[in-house]
Amino acid sequence: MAASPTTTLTFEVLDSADPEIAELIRREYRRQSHTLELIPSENLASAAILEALGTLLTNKYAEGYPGRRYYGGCEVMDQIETLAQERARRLFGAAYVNVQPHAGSQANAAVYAAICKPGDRVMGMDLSAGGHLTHGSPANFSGKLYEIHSYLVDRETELIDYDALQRQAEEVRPKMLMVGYSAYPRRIDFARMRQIADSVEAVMVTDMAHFAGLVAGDAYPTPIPDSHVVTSTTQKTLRGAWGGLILAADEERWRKPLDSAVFPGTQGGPLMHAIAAKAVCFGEALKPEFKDYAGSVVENARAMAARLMERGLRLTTGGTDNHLMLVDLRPLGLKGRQVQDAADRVGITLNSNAIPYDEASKFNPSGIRLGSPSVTTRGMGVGEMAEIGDCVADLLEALAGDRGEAELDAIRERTLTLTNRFPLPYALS
Ligand code: DSN
Repeated sequence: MAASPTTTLTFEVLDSADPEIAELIRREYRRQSHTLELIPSENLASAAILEALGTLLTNKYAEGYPGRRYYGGCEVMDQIETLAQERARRLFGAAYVNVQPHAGSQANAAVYAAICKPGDRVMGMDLSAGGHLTHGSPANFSGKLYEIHSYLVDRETELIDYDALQRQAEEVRPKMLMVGYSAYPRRIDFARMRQIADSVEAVMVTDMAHFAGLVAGDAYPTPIPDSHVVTSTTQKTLRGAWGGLILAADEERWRKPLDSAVFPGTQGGPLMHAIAAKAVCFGEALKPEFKDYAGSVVENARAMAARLMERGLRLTTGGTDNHLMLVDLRPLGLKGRQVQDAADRVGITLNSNAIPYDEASKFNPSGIRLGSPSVTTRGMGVGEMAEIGDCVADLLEALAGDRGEAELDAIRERTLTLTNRFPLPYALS
């Protein structure tokens, strides 16, 4: 069934105060309205979250933590941050929580700082295998400050090879084992990861930024009890506004080092408007209907993957069991950038992405990454996922066959029909 917008967002002041920015926001609203958003790290924050974010809380400095601030006037800030912490604890079943990291990268920077000294050995999943920049890319602080030993996936199965990981950990003896991904379409065996970490006395840190919403909605295994520390973002499957988060099961061991690594270690004042928006996000995710959403995200991803494979496309690992999938473009003789640009042209937003053992340049890799979180928020179901899979497959066939504009126009009509049937959850007046 199609969703319909329930709320109208308005610009009571911005239109006259700054018409240029107001118009650009309107243009972006129109773009989001009329495109199928398949980038798996993106989602649609609710109108309530947007309202909390756009408030006068941004006027307040609140360095420190609830009850221990460096500034006066923080009574309300204390209540907001405490509420956000309590809700996050309840949502994820973690004793320790820090809601101040501005984003996922900042959460990871603080965790590295709390656990490692510069030069310490760290193992993380290579970017080319699906890891994140902050898991040790040489271009990132993580790769510059620490001695990184990246792990890959198995060349044949494209899955994490836990035995190989065990052997590598025994050789490297890392201080920290970073678990988690930005582009790996399967579940992780967190208990096995913890065994590996324990066997070499490493600290296990899981970055669940991509799948936090699936964990919150019981659609993916939780990393909390097996990991020493867990980091996350709030804007992906968790469907909040942009933000970071750190959790740990053992409050006594981790509160002091993690709190001080966030503030004053790597950040100044917290973004209190963002923390209020996180509290609203956690409140939404605690509602029973969020479980339905998380379950549908996984079901929808599976349906999209199934249709793409029925159409003869090769998905890495042969499918998905989370919210994302990677299509290998090599059999079609296509490259990621070309597909990403053509997809924009037909109203599908996706990103070019490396696939395991990709020999192409990382600026124009051999894959595309697709996901279901945003289209699921719009109310689409498995039937629409099959249609989206067909639109993507038709686009790839048209590009591979070097067919003309008319074919792309026809796909554009179909994506527009879907976005018109399933509007954003808010209108903009
Ligand atoms: N860059 C994000 C993604 O798209 O997966 C991860 O932070």
